[in-house]
Amino acid sequence: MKKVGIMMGSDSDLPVVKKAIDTLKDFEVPYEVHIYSAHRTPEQAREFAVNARANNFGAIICAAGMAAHLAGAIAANTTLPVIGIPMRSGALDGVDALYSTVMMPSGIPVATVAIDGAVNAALLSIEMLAITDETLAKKLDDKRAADTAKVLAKNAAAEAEFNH
Ligand code: RP5
Repeated sequence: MKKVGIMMGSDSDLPVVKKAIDTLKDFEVPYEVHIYSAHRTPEQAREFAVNARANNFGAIICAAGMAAHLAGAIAANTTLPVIGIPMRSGALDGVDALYSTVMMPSGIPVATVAIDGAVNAALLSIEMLAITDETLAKKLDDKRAADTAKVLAKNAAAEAEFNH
C-alpha cells in the first residue's frame, strides 16, 4: 500500500496533527511523520516532496499555521495530491493559515480542510488511496455506517426524552 506523508511546520502543531496520525493508525495505513517548515527548513521540505513519489507515498498532508506556506511549497515540488491543514495559532487564530493554504494559484492545487481539520485530512488521504484499494474502501464504508449508527442512537435518546 502507498504511504501517507504527514508534515508539520512545528512541533507545536503536533497535538492537532496527532488526530490525523491516530486516524491513519485506525485504518492501518502506513505513514511517515516529519517536522519540516517551508521557512525554517526549506531544503529538507523540498527534498521530501521531490522524492515522495519514488519513495512510495500516495498523498501528503501538510499542517502549518500563521503564514502557512508548507502545503503550497510541497505541492510546488510534487504532483502527488497534497492536503493542507491550516492550524489555529497566533494573533489571527488560523484565518491567516486558512487563506495562505487555500488560495493557491491555478496549476498548483492544495486540497484544504478546515482550520485544525486533522481527522478530515487523514480521511481524505485514505479516500485517495482507496480509489485503487477495495479493502480500504470497505473500511471507509464501515466507518461511515458506524458514525451514522452513533448519531441515530443519539437521535433516538433525544426523541425519547423530548418528544411526547
Ligand atoms: C508555523 O508557525 C507552524 O506550523 C506553527 O503552526 C506556527 C508556530 O510555530 P512555532 O513558533 O510554535 O514553532 O510555521
